[in-house]
Order: sequence, then C-alpha cells, then structure tokens
Amino acid sequence: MRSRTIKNPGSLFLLGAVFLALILGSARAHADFTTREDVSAFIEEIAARNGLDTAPLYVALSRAEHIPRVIDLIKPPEKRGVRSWHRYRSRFLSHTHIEGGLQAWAQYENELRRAEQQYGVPPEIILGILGVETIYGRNTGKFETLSALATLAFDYPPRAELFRGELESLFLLARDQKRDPASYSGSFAGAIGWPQFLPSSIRRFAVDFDGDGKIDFDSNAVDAIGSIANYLHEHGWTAGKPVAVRVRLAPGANPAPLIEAGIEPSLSEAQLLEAGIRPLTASLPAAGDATLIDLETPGADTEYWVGYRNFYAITRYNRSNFYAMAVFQLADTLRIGHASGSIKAAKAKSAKPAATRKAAPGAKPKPKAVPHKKKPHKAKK
Ligand SMILES: [Ca+2]
Repeated sequence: MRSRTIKNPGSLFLLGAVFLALILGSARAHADFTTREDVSAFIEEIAARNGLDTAPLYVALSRAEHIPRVIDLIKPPEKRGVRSWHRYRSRFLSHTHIEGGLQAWAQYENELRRAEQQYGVPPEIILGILGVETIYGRNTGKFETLSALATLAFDYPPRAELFRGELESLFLLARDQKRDPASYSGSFAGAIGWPQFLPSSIRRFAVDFDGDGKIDFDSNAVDAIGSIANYLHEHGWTAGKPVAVRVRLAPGANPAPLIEAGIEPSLSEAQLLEAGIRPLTASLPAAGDATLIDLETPGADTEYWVGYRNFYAITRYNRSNFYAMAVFQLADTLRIGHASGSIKAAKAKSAKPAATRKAAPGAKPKPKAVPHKKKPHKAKK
C-alpha cells in the first residue's frame, strides 16, 4: 500500500479540506445563542439587575460559540472509574510540580512572605494550590471563557443555574476591568488564569497584590499569590494551625459513621478516640473540630487522616478530599525542599508513599535547626 503512487493529488487535497472542515465544525459549532428565547431572557434579566446595556451583551453572546468538548468534559463519566488516591497523588507530586514549586518559591520569595504576613497563609500552601491548579501558570487552559460559560449556561441543564451565575459575573468582571468579555481564557469550566478562579471568585476574592492598579491572572504570578492567600483567609484559614494528620484505626474500628459526618469539621477529639481513631504520634493536635478523611486506593490499604479547619479551607477551593490532600502533600514536600535547599530532599520525601513515613506531616512544626545554604539568586532583571 505504501508504494502506491498518488494519481490524483487534487482529490486528496479536497478530501483533506473536507476532513478539516468536519473537525473544525465539530469542535466549534456556531450556535448563535442570541436567536434563542432563553438567551434573550437571560440578557434582559442580567441587564435589568445590574444596570447594563443590553446591546453589548447581545454582541458578545452573538460571538460566543457552543463548544461540544466543554459538554463532554463536564459530564460525569458514564462508567465511574475506580478512584485511586495513589494514582491521583502521583499526578501532582511529580518532578515537574516539585521542581517548579521550588523555583517559584525562590523567584517570588518576598511576595510569598508578604502574603503570609498579610493573610496568614504560608508560602508552601499558596504554591501547593498554584502547582496543583496550573503548574505555576504553565497550564492555565485554552478555552475561551465566554464561550465555555455560555455553552454550560445554556446547553447543559444540570448545571445551568451555577453557570448562568458565572456568565453574569463574567460580564460584570469585564465591565469592572474594562475588558472585552471574550478576552478571558481558562478551563472548560470557566476557571480563569494562574489561580483558576471562577469569575464570581475573582470579583469577591482577587486582589491586586503587586499594586499596579489591575488584577491580572493571565500572566501575573504576584496577583495570583495574593489572591489565593486572600481566598483561603476569607474561607477560614488560621495561621499556625495544623492542616491534617495521618491516623490509624484501632482493631475493629468502624470509620464509616465518621466519614459520613461529611467534609466540614464537626468531630471532637473525644469522638474520634472513642470511635477507634488513633494518632501515629503521642496525641492528636488540640486544634478544634475535625473531619475523618479516607483516601482509597484499589489493592492497597486505605489511608486515614484527620483534617482540621485549615484542611476544610483548602476544600473551599475544590470540594474534594483528594484535591486538598494533594495540595497539602505537595506543600509539605516544597516546605522540606525549600528548608533544606535541596530538590533531592524534597523528592526523597515525596517518593516515599505516605504510609511508610513514621510521623504525619504537619503534626508538629519542625524547628529550623540547621541554617541552610542557599544557592545565590539569579541576578534580577
Ligand atoms: Ca496587579
């Protein structure tokens, strides 16, 4: 077959063009949202509520496109895959995440310290979120936010209410920032820029942390650092308090009722101990109400952790124990790597499955006993 000569290159070209058109057509079908009654009603409603002119909203939404891929990505998988904590964890505690985090720490050390002073959130937690969200700004998403949100708001009924709210917030954000609503980009679900804030979160929690007069999530790490810290602070982060500690189960303990108590901390230390939850260190930290976290991996023992208010604050970023624990463990790895001045030390720790470690990370703040040698900073431009 390979040696067959192409007798009619013209027809091949035509075939290629048709194929390309099909691909493009399926990727971005023009929906012309503004011809729809539900879309007109939405425009009239948000214009009235916020004192906006309807004309620019019609113009913007006439340019928005239905993106079928957005619907594919938002849908829950038809066949629910087996959740695996080990697999999930390995995605975010990679060489790229650790090395990138230590580089970002060196580059933005002053801004990270300033964020900690102002909001009480330590550098490693801010970097943990930036790392898990976008690998420190490298993967911010290529979906045009306006089209992604319009697709979800008008063509995905199960989440229409949420995404209509975010679409409304996008228009208000664009008005506030004097930007074209079509100029934002990010994830398929409307999360924008370095820290992946939804438009409503940008309006409520973003800060102009470098003081240049605007909030920029497209390219400004400093605004992202301050905004993440402010977000966690506003969601209850408390300086100096523990995030989570690894625990074990006493023989015969039944953790199910504790797990069913939910993600919000509501269990007292006495309740945990009574139910057979045992600390790996001498005692559980006295840090108020807690939640029991189970991290399942098929074919391996389930990891149990006790999470505190600061763990819950991380879940306000993304309502998932896996997510918050990945942020916490990446953060802890970065903290060790930064303190020792060594990527190797950080990776040695992260390479070990948490189950084999003696003490749970975050159980006790380790004294900074040994002053570490820092590599000289690169000359600043
Ligand atoms: Ca700024």
